[in-house]
Amino acid sequence: MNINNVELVISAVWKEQYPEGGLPEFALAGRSNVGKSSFINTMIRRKSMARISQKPGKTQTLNFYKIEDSFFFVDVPGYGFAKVSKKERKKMGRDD
Ligand SMILES: Nc1nc2c(ncn2[C@@H]2O[C@H](COP(=O)(O)OP(=O)(O)OP(=O)(O)O)[C@@H](O)[C@H]2O)c(=O)[nH]1
Ligand SMILES: [Mg+2]
Repeated sequence: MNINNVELVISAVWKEQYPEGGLPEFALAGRSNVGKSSFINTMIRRKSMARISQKPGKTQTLNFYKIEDSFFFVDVPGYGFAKVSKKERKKMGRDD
């Protein structure tokens, strides 16, 4: 399948920022560094739309990629490697 239209709609840190409109959303949960972002890139046939890294903890926000105006892939942070400062965590919301 050819994918012509991929749009990073938002890198969200608040629930209020999640896109509206009711399109289906597909998100992969898993430990950090297992290849969630890479999987999305493979699925949409883009080398580096979703940012990847050899170091765990690359993805730090909920990144909503709108595919062909019909659904979202949501790239989420992995768990296990929260390399986020206390200050940043406060900004994101609950710190517990
Ligand atoms: N050998 C191998 N390496 C992979 C595969 N998929 C991804 N990688 C590598 O694994 C590393 C981590 O990939 P990411 O896609 O950034 O992992 P992630 O799950 O999004 O990590 P976080 O954003 O930290 O949650 C990168 O160096 C990728 O090149 C795979 O199928 N095989
Ligand atoms: Mg990632």
